[in-house]
Amino acid sequence: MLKRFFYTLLLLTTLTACASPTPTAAPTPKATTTVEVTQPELDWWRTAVFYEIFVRSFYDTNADGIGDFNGITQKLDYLEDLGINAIWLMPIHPSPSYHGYDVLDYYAVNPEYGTMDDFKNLLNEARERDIHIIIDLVINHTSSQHPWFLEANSNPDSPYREYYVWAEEPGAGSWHETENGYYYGYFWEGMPDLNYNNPAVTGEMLKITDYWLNEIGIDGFRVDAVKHLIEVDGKLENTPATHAWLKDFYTAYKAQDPQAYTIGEVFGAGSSVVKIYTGSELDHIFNFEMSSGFVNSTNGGANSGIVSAIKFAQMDMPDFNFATFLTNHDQNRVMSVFNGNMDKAKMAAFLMLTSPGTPYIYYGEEIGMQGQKPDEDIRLPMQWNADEFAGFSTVEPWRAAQIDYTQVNVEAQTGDSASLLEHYRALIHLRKENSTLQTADIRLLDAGNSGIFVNLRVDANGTYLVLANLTEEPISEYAIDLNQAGLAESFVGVEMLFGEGQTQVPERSGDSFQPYQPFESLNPYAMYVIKFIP
Ligand SMILES: [Ca+2]
Ligand SMILES: [Ca+2]
Repeated sequence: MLKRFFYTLLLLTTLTACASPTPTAAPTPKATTTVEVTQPELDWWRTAVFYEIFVRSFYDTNADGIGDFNGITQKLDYLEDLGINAIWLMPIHPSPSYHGYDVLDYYAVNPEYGTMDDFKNLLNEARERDIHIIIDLVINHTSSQHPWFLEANSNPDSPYREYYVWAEEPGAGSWHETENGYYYGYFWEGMPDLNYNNPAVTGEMLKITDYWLNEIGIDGFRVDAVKHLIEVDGKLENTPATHAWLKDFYTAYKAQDPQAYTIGEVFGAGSSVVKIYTGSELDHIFNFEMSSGFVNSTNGGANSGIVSAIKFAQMDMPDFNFATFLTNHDQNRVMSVFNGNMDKAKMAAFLMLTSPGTPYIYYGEEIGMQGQKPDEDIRLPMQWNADEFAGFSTVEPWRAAQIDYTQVNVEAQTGDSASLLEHYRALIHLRKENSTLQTADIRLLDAGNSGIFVNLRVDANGTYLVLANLTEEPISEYAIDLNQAGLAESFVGVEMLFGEGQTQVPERSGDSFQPYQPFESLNPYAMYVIKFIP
């Protein structure tokens, strides 16, 4: 399509080489300790539980109907109690749009959300609570009102001209006409794509990452639309040039801050694609295959979706070093996918929070907020209580909250052990207190019934049985085959970590376990985590 796509990245390499990259990924073993089990220290994001926030909709503290940084600061106690220990803020920069994915100034914060001092205060208060904060980094494109683009568009001789992608004639894909030729903007005309074949653009982006990591002190970035960075010859996604650019980017930002974390959005990626980007290009990728597995197995009452997602992961990403989620800000809210079915919402949360992979919870998911597209309606004000405007603001919000807020809200669910909020809280704390649930190996088991999902999580810290009845009917026809798990030891006790009831130890005769039926009948949507004591 365009010859300039074949530029080499030599200049970029030179640029990043000056930054004396520090090797970072190598885990350092803990010094001798009195604890029996010693493990290599994991990067902080491997054991985190993230919470995605749309700032505009979280909490308004200055009565303008728009959520703000101070609002998040005021709600940090809520988030800490919930148990999350990392936050992803959707775009916080000045922008002409309500969502912020078209940036006007990468060095400033959106004045509607507060001042830079407000933002720094949020960072400090979060740090006090051991909560990490990452922000959206929108690098594929700027706003068409960004000063770079205004200059590039009005003056073809400007050095900013080559910050973007131009052609005399519209080619394949999304080209937009101006007085001085056509520019490429994959998503829409208001978002002109940056030209990463131009080392100057790469230099600008690294200045921006350095500013946020080292001047401001954030912990990393969620990198937007990462598969679209560099188009080559009409190929618009996942090009070798994009991968090459990301490899240099990885070296550069790790040199700026060895503890910095990036997670890339590769929309729709399953484990085989996640694998290509992870480790040498970005720290994490969202695994959409796992997400569909959690949601579809729950919705359909059959284990095939989650079982195949896990099998794909075992093949391509056996350490499950990726991020998981149920739905995000680009998808209908998961409670709407489940038509308001509380049992299903609880089941999906259980599947995600007992599986390996770093979970991301979308704000409001934990109380069962609903929302279906258009996009504005999946990003509505958080429902804090039954007061007017859902307790989000004292004035009419930027967009009205869902009408169910009088029943569905944080205040109503807090302390109610049957609520979705307390279910999330219990599962998050269970995960944090049992590192096996975070990062251990997962071994799928067969129970002879497609309505049952059962696996063992096994590492040096313990052996945990995760068991769920995905259906709305009781199941008594089942038996778990523990022999598939390759367990060497016998067990003398069980500890019920999640779920009601008492159960017995799996019996072993000789080399093999008897078929295991921890409960005669599994109630509809029953969920258990049982620790086996050797
Ligand atoms: Ca406000
Ligand atoms: Ca692009």
